Amino acid sequence: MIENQDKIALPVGVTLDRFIKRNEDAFPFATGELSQLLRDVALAAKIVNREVNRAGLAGVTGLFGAENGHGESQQKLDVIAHIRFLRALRNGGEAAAVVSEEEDEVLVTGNEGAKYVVAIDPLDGSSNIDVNVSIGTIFSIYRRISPIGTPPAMEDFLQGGNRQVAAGYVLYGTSTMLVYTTGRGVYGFTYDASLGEFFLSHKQITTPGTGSIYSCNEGNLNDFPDTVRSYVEACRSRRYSARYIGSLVGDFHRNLLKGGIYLYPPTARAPNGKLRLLYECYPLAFLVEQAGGMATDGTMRIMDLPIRLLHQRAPLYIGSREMVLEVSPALSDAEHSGGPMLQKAELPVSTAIS
Ligand code: P6P
Repeated sequence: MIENQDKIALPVGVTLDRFIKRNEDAFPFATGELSQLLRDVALAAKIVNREVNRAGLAGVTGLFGAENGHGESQQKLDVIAHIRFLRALRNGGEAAAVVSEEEDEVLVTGNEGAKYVVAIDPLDGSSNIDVNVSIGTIFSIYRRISPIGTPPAMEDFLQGGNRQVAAGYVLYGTSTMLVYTTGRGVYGFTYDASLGEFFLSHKQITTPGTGSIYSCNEGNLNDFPDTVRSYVEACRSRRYSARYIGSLVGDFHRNLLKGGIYLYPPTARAPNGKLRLLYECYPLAFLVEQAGGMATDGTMRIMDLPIRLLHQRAPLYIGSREMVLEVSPALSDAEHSGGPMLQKAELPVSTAIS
């Protein structure tokens, strides 16, 4: 038996595929569809990672020359990422339909026998592409409520944050990471392009109960509600660090690991907030709660917010629990007065990978 094998040949670690398989084996009823769906997301992430990393060379930076359904100019890479994820989800066979920030309507994949639907922001923060700042993909997975074998329905996407069975993001940064949860903790995987694999690098991510980083666009300070403006001024008086890169996934990920709060309040330009409930707020709220943090719209848990429109916007305060509570006085009263806690709606007993 060769001695000291690990010293001679350092183990490469647990790949995403092996991690998913181990989780699937842990649940007798898992039948593999969600596992495959997560693999399809990871495949698209690898392809988008390649496109993002060579954007400057491949002439895919800059504007696409069209607008999405919300009148927002599309960057070329927004459209490329949208196409890549849609193709991976369609060809993977496990998603019956997709809602994307880049298309107004529900996109039916033709996989009517599939159990799941996916809501996605294919490339968030894309205005940063041309200046080489981190950008990200955010995704959210639901078990469909329309009968399997029939065409998917809008209602499959309007179940509310507590009905998510999985959620995650891809961060295309100094390294590319995929971070996700299926309701049993938050796990981070770092991409090794030389091997074409995501490797487990962050087990059971938990976010600090408080922090000294606040992330918001202080250019809108005069538009913020009084409670939020007072909170930002308190952060300044406490000499907290202002960190805001204009890329939600990048700001969220840093605050998740170090502790902090990200705030996107209502503003004059965005009276209901700028961020989308279905494919930005809900998935990040699921993740942050699984990591011990909190996400509100200032009055209630993001996960409890009812959704009526696919591209509905919501204010978002997300990160370390104590910081979010401080900027959500209605909740902090309930929290500290012993009053009726906001019912943490039962998360679906996620059969995790199924
Ligand atoms: P503003 C990017 O467009 C985004 O959706 C988030 O990634 C980012 O945090 C926010 O909007 C930036 O918005 O209004 O501060 O430029």
